[in-house]
Amino acid sequence: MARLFLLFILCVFVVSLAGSELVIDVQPNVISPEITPQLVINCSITNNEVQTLDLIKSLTLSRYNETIREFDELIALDSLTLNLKQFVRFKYSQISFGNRYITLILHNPTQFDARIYKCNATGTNSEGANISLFAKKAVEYETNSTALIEEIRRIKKDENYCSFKKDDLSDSKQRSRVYFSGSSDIIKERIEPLTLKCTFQVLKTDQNETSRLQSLYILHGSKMSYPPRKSCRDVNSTDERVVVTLTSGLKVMCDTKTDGGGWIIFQRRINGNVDFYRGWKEYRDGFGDYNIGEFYLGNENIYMLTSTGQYNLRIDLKYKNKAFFAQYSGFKILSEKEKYKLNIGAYSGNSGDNFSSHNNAFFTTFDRDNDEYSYNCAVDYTGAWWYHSSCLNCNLNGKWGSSDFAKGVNWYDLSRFDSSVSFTEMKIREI
Ligand SMILES: [Ca+2]
Repeated sequence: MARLFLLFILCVFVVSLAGSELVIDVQPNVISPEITPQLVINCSITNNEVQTLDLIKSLTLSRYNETIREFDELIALDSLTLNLKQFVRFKYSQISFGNRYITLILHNPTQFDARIYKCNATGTNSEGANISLFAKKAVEYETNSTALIEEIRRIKKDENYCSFKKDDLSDSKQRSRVYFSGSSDIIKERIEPLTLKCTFQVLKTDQNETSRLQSLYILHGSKMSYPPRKSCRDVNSTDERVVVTLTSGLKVMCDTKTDGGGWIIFQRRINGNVDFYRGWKEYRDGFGDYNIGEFYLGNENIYMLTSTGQYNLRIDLKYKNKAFFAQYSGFKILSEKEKYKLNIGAYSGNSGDNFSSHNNAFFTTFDRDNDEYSYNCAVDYTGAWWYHSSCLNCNLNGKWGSSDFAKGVNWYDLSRFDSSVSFTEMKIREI
């Protein structure tokens, strides 16, 4: 009997050890703009009987920063004193914690929050040796504008949207009246579309109580579509730079000021915080961050825009704190099949014309050599560009701040090949 009991204890012990681990959980693991109300990141140690960690000293939650290619610490918890340090302030967030867990809730998460999150636990084992455990989880981002537009249409068509399907209601509830209360707030006028909060309430006839059954965030279509935002020309703002979602679903930064505004910025470098030495796929799809202020909209997007309308190109530059510009009448790039070939018209401006020589060149990246030069210009001059047969007269996707020969952010007439300009914006406007 005693032996059986011992076996039982042993079994329980083994089972509890097997179930002990450091877990990071994200809910949901795919977020969509305006639809996902919150992102919950939970980092916890699941069992008291942690085998490797006899004594837990700290729990840290961090997330991957693509720019510096490292994890930024968000929150660190001293598990012994429950002293919590927060390194990043979030606009709308909640944190809860205990000796064995940290939970971070981000409300209205954005694309910026779609990262890899890491949880790290430190402590000692039963022999007193230091132990560190970690677990990671990725949060993806999905822009599903088609689904959103469909949803808006459905809601507009069906005024009874906020009533339940009969199947959803039990007999007693069927006799109840279903109320709809909606509220809409302008998040940021002309930048964010309206968000409508739709709350279902069931008022029971026999009892005088209401119960909230469901709430949902959806886009409110009406204000968004007047006027339709096909390009930055349709955007009015007192801010010089605004980020808007066009009716096509593409999120862009507009220059609303320069020469009357209306420009879609497709390339922007202001601080060197985003690495522009990237391959074909990233230049095709776009990269960077509107919050950081540096980005490339992506050749596919530039192609889509410039193949459906007529655009001018403007390039704004700063060199030694002085502003310069180059403007080209007519601008488009061809499709990926045609290697995003450059097509620009006549120059005007005060920066000197260092781009016309690139006209009709294909786009080249370090992993896709489409230039007529004997080597790969992108590799030799640390950029990605419409390099010509002798590579370049300008290199605006070159290495930030570099003074190495033709490797920097060069615009020959300003910086020559041995220094870099300190600001670039390439932008297009519908004619
Ligand atoms: Ca070549």
